[in-house]
Amino acid sequence: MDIATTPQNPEGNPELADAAPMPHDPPVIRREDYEPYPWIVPETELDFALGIGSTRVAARLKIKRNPGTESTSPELRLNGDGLTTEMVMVDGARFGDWSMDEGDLVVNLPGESHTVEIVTQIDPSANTALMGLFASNGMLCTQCEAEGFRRITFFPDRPDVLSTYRVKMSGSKDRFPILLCNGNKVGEGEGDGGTHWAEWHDPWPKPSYLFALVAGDLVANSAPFTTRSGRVVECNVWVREEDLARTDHALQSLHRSMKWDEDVFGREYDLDLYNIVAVSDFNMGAMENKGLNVFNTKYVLADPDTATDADFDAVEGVIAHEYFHNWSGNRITCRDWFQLSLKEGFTVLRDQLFSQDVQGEAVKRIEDVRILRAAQFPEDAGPLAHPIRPDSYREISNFYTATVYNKGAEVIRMMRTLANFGGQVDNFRKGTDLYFDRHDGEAATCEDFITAIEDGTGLELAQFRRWYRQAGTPRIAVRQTLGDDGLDVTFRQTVPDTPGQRNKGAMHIPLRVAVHCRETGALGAEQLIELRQDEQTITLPLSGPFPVLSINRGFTAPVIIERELDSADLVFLAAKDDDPFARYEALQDLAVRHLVAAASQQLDQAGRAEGKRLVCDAFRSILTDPELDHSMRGELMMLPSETYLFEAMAGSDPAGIRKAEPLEIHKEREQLKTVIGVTLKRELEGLYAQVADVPYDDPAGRGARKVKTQIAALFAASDPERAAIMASRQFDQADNMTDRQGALMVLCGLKHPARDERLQAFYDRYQGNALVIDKWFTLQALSLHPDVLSHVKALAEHPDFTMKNPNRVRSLYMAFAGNAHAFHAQDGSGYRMIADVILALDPINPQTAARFVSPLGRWRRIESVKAGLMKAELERIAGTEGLSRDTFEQVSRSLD
Ligand code: 0A1
Ligand code: ZN
Repeated sequence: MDIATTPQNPEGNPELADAAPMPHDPPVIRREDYEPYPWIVPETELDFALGIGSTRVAARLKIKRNPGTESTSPELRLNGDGLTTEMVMVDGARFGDWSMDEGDLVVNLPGESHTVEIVTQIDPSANTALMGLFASNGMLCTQCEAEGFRRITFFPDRPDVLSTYRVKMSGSKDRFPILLCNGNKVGEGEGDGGTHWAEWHDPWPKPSYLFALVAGDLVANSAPFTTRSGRVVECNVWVREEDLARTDHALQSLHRSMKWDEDVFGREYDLDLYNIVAVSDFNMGAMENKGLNVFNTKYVLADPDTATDADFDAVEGVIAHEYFHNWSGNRITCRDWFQLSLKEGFTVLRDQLFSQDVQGEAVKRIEDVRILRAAQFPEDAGPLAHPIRPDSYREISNFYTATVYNKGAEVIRMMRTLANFGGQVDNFRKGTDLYFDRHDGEAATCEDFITAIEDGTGLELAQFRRWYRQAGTPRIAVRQTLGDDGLDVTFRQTVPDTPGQRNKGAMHIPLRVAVHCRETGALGAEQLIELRQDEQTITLPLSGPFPVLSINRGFTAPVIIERELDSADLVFLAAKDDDPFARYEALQDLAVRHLVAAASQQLDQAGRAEGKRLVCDAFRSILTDPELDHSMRGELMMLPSETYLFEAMAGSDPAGIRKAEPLEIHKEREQLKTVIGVTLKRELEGLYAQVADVPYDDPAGRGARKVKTQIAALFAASDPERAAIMASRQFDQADNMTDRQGALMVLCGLKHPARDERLQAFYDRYQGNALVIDKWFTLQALSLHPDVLSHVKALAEHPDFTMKNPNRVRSLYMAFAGNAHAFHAQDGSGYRMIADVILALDPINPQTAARFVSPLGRWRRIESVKAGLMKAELERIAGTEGLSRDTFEQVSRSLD
């Protein structure tokens, strides 16, 4: 698709190229082509005869013509993917009028209402794509979102066809002592030949993507939760026996989430049972199947010996996310997959707000923004950019993106800010209450959500809707002059061109702002301004003679602010702003400014020294501020990531001529760390003495651990010998994974005998524990060591490495692709390695393979030699026969 010649409408909606697809191109699905399904399926009965190598599925569907459509066609199209049909019956008799079309089963029905029965046979052991019914570690489990159900049986596999399910499952009692499905267990018994069976019924109509089944040798950690109306819910976390001791945190997180959703969003659970099952082979984090969540073990298992503080937080966040989906996703689902952000954006916002309440607002907000900038901003600036409500796709799995999830959450957060700012009551809640009331039991659209928020809160969101249509991160250039009545601030917003979209309309952007005074230190009152025009000037009240503008406080809007503040103003904001995010931002800005200028060779000797001095001054105030708690201090001490700097460097030139130089960025960032380590040696040592031995359970322990590792990392740049001693001591004395992993991370980057010794000790201690061995792979692939590439090559040959387990593949190769100095090696060997991974993984697990394309897809923003090498690798992939739909789509978009 040639985007440059694609016609545009003034709203900036992409109009897709209408050239006919190449003969073997997977078809493009378009949002505007939505049509309701001509049939309804009020009841679905499934009977599974389970076996790892062969499972027989008998489906009985009650179907009726959909009264909401005008279709009179006899055709009933049931989606299938790789299924063979053993038998079709209609109304109890064998039926011959059916055919296969591209994997789908097409039955021509004589009447308006029928019972259709179909028998299929599948081989879960051969299912390496992990979609549909697959085997993992001796158990059987399913993953049906987005289009996996069609790999189990023929069905209208689309989210707007809701049905109630009754499921019987039988299998070997030895192999599968536990048989789980959605809803409630309504029967069980013994069968022939060492088999047993269970029957489950889910009273809530659901789309097929929420179906789940698990059969295996599992044990549960259980504890009941009583809902506010008195329903006693049995909550179980199912794992393999050896993992049971690591499930308390998950169970407690579930209880906390259930309570929080009642308190904050008024949502109560609606079944007597809530099952969570941990599986070790899983493409994503977890899945919100009704009453039976399936989780990647990574987001269930945690204890201090094996999980870091960040891992504990991630478990809590993902447990909450899946639980919150029960309302935002399951009770109200999506009409079609273009509406994915309806459930995902909203649910991410809900899990973020929950974690803010549990972990602390300021630090959590900074972490969420860091994730957005590391994952979503690059996506929005690259060839895979799409609006949070995409307009077309070839493979929906490619649209489970940071844009749909994280930017989607930011967009709804802005609505919440607009509804709630300055008010005493939670006005946003009125909007969400109305949404839940109005659409309960339906498959809804993003438009339905926005309208409910408007109707419930009184907001007017006409222009705001552009956030759903327009891709790209808006940039706001800010200029200020001292006027008679205050500070006159002029905002010029632009939304960059993105694939298929040009000349976009101005966005409705809320910003929380305040004007402080640098001389008196007076902090101005915060106000909410709303930008709606390409350019507008707003006068803000002064709080003293030397105004300093604090802008986008709390990261009100997902935009890039271009401000020409004095460096002294940034130092002031970094030290004094009353908004913790603004303080973080000022420090980041100072570092970004210096690093981008230095990496672009814009600074002479004096300019370099001055830039570093300013960052050190700001850093000093962070290290020594007695008011800061260590958690916040640890956040503030993190320099901008290399990915963020890459984007800042490529985006710093509106003409797009300047490109990113990742190796220069890396070099300058390391040099800055060295200078901070040398200049602030005394302060860092003083701080280290305060934090080194804070006990694990101390309320200040978490923050202390964060700061401790940051200091060791700075010393690794300024005094490697000293850092090796510090980190070795930290490793040897650690009574928890946070300290152990932090120390090993520092050691991994050093050419020092302590490195290999501790890596071996870590491996020996945790051999057999898959999640911790994943960390062992990651630490080496992410390290600052100059020989990373050869380390990664050797690790790929390690007996513990396998391409069949997505966690293991990601632990080695995603980490490597995120390690700028290695991935961007001058000779292109890093790019070749990732392209080889894509090609090797694609036939095994296309969904996971396709996720490795985006690092290569950033070629247009990088200097020309590397760009050529990256593009050549993409072309090599594109030229390979038999690519999956997933990888084909990502590679062709990246080359367009
Ligand atoms: N809905 C899940 C994410 C998910 C999506 C696709 C999957 O398989 C391809 C699995 C999980 C969530 O948001 O948690
Ligand atoms: Zn989700």
